[in-house]
Amino acid sequence: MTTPSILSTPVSDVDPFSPGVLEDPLPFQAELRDAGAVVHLSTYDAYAMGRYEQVKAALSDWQTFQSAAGVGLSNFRYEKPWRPPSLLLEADPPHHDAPRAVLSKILGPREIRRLGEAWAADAQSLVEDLLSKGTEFDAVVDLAAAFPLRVFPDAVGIPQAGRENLLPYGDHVFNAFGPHNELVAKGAPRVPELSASIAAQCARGVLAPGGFGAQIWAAADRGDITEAQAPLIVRSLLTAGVDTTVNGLAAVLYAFATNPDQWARLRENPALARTAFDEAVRLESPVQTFFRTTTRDIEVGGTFIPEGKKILMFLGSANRDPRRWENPDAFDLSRDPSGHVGFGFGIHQCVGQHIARMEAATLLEVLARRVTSFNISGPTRRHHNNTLRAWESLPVSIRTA
Ligand code: OVV
Repeated sequence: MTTPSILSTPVSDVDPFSPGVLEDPLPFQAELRDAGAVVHLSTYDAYAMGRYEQVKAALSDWQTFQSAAGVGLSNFRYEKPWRPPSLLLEADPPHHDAPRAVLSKILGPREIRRLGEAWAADAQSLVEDLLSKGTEFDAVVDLAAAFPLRVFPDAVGIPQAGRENLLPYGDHVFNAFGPHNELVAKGAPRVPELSASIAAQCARGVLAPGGFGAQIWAAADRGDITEAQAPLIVRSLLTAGVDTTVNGLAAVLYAFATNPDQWARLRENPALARTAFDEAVRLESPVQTFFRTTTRDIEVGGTFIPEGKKILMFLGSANRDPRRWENPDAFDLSRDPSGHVGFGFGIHQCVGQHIARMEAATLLEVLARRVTSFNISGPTRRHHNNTLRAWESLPVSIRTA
């Protein structure tokens, strides 16, 4: 005999995309986790998951929690997407499989290793140029943004013209996963111009031989994907590959600037660079949230969720869930951060994560050799985005070896 479960639905009337929550989401996320495994967000008639166990389970179950209806608040079953949907992010099997297989091969850990040496030289010259100008700089502008912009567009093989549009385009795409609030309205006027610029950089003719972009087109020539799919897969790289790594690097630099003991540990053992980056991705979760859409009625943790509802998964909250992590708010290089959901989980888990780790490790290894200490030297400023936990400015002052 089965006991009929008593279903209840905790409710929150907090807007997770309001300026106050975006400035500091941690108190709201703690409330969310404590309210229940699933919480109804009355502002949006959506359901939220803030605990590690349920977030991970939902990410693993793409059959029930689909991406094809969009991973933002907008439900593609009823609303026309503002841009052609991503063939990776906003698709499920079977359509998702060929683009995913092509891109994961191109961005695989072995395939990208060849870039490491040139990137180390780039990191070296970036850091030396910066240090030659003084000991005070902005860790966001001068390192976290400068390094990905120096290496990633070249790795994709896009032309110089239009690179200034990568960050603004990404910023808008990540805002557009949220509700149509002020942040989206602010970005809207530039959408035609930015979309056209990005689209132009996805064309076969402009992509340098050997780069990720040309390799995507080569997959179309082999028939692994269609010619119509190729430019959209390049678009995914340009959309998801810059703002994310910029804020991932900013996260790890902020974590070290505020945890000098951990910086000393990295200096003793630069091989900790990768762990440090993943620990910062866990702690800061540059991608805070994504939605899914239920494909059937389902009960999760004692709460009934009807079919066709939007589910907001709080990756950042799962990554600080005390039910899963000991001392979750600490940046601790002795922790094993693997298992964090900062890159997602399951079939949609970040296909560019090896690139992100390699960028971070390359930059951190150079800094670890050269910088004995760094400290926050002025007021830090967050950059508000509906999806990203981002920094506008991190003034630092450093001492060098
Ligand atoms: C993971 C992610 C974020 C934003 C855009 C895309 C992917 C894309 O595939 O366009």
